[in-house]
Amino acid sequence: MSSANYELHGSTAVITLDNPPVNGLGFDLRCGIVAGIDQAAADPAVKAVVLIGSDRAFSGGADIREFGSPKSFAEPNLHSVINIIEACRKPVIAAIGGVCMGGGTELALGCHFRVAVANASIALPEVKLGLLPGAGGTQRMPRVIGVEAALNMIVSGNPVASEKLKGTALFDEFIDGDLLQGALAFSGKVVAEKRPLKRVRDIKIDYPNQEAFFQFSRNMVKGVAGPFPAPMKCIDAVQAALTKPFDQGMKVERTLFLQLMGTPESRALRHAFFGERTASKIPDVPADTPTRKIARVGVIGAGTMGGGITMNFLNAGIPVTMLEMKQEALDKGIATIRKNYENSMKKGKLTQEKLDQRMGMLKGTMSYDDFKDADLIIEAVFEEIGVKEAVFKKLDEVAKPGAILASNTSTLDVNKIANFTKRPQDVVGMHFFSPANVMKLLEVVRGAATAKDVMATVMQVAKKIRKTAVVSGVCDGFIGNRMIEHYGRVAGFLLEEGATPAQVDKAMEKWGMAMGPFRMGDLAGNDIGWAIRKRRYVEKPSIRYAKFADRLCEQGRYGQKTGKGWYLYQAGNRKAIPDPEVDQMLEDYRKELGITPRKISDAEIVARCIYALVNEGARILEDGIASRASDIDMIYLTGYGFPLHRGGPMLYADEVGLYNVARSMKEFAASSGDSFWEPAPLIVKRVAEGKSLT
Ligand code: T1G
Repeated sequence: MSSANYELHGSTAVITLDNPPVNGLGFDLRCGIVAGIDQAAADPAVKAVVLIGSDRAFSGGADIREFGSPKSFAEPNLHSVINIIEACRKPVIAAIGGVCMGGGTELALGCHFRVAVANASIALPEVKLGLLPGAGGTQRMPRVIGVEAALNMIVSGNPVASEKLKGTALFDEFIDGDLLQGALAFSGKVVAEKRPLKRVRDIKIDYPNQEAFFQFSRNMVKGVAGPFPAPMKCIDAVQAALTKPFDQGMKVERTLFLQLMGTPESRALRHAFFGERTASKIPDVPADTPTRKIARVGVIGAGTMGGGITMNFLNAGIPVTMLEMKQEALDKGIATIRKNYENSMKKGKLTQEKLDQRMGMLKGTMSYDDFKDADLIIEAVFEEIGVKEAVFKKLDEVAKPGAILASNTSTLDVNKIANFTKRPQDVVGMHFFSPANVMKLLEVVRGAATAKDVMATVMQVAKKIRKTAVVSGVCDGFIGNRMIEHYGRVAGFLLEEGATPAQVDKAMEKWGMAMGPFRMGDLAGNDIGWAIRKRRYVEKPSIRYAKFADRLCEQGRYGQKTGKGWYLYQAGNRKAIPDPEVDQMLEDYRKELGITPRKISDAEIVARCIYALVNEGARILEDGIASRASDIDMIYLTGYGFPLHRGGPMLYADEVGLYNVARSMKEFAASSGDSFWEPAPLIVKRVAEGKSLT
């Protein structure tokens, strides 16, 4: 049970916020604060109150775990808590250390005084959840740090170091040393000097020619806000602080906050916020599972993937030994890494010192013996089971006991790979997405024998190298690629029925995908999908594919790497140019099949492509390959260019309404005769129960 601890220090009552991990202002904590204020107010021995949090956090804001629950708005809600503090006749001092965010900042703004340590982090990040500060932040912050600084903080949602706000009315004093002792000393001064209680709401606010300033702000923000409504509403709320009396400004803020709370974009952002944090939790692996120390990493392969993987660890300050079979390939791989860092330095994103430090942690080798001290070894060699077998048998010989052996395979069976060793419990899949040093997604593939502490260790390492790690079971394509295969397959049938590659891509990109299926194929290489289809034709002949993509590959049209694929590419230019030759090939192909092309709407294109993801995603949940729908959404948001404002394929299905999605799937099944379109049993069950997927 979270609460606020109350303790007397002389004549000062200290209320300590105690709701780990970051003092989210949940219902119990709000009750605890009010109880403390009331107790202090009623005690004649108490002359002042100090509100303080932990070293880590004064408060991370409203308790987002209560969002959407009655507790979130239950009295005393945050407004009431702040009003009670502001109305208190004894001085209430906020002592700020660690993070002070959102509602936590608004709580501090309701206090009469605020003191802070220099490296506290102050933010009003609600815009990142598709909201705006909903407990007075848009009305009080401009009154203490000025309109421009406040607008910047609220529209960006980015934290500002407390020392950067020194000299503003936000802070009355900065504390060197122990925050509590400093706050108590300050409190003593306030009482001794009988300082009048300051209420931020009483501070007069003005901004010359505010109309023009806010118009300028709107013009600037409109260009970057994209599909998200919150940034523009933030501007409206802050402007109300200038144009209306405080209480009316608060009403404007409240109205806008509630409007945003109900938007699909905010639901998507909150879903993604939670999804990122939930993904790191593995249902049957306790949070306190001891992890293995990862001080040294080995990477096998210095190509695009191996080099990118290596950079992740160097960036996190973890030394890497990178192995290649040929000196030339090794030298090329190291040179590429150096070049990447030099490019970052040119852009001002890296200092020479950091570059030297990182390169200094990289050791190249052509001998497996150099892996003898490695705690984690990741192979990124050719995607062929025989090659993997040789590598893992060698690793089994040289790696120290307890070393984690990881495969970057994107399609092969991790259980098979694990069984090439005598230590399958130490083997795991770490599927990075290209470019590995850029893409946030990491699929952590759990083998049947993979030990729990190996899983816990890899999830911890993933956080250290700033990846969004999602656990996948072992199946063909794991989660992301198993779904994208049907997305591409369905797109192929759209071409058969009358659409062109450019029309499908445009429809999907207009809907929000970073790249349509055909541009994506040209980027990744159409030969990759071709190889998978050839395997599928043998392994799973029941799955139907349009044959046009094979024709394209038979002509060597692999995409950007061959100068043409679905589109044409000029040398050195990635711009996809529609190719009349492909359109003609398609026309001929349809004639051969006796298909009369029909006009296909963008809405149908989007529905068929996205619902294909949803249906296969539901099957992945049924198979236990993914443990939660939000994990699937995180994979699509961080690895496949799925639009953040739609929250992922599974959330999107819930936003459309699972009942409607299932009906569309049945229509597709009837019109195509493709059994794939029968709604997955999980979808049927959830619709029958009136439940959602997420
Ligand atoms: N409430 C409850 N739990 C929270 C939380 C919060 N506000 N913020 C984080 N957590 C949990 C998180 O789920 C994780 O839990 C743990 O803390 C560590 O988080 C009215 C309505 C605070 C900078 O948007 O930006 O106030 O997985 O891994 O990297 O205007 O979390 O360990 O069980 O991110 O050290 C506004 C969001 C809310 C802050 C810490 N506040 N949080 O970062 O750790 S809306 C936010 C963050 C609001 C008012 C409105 C970060 C952090 P677990 P973490 P971190």
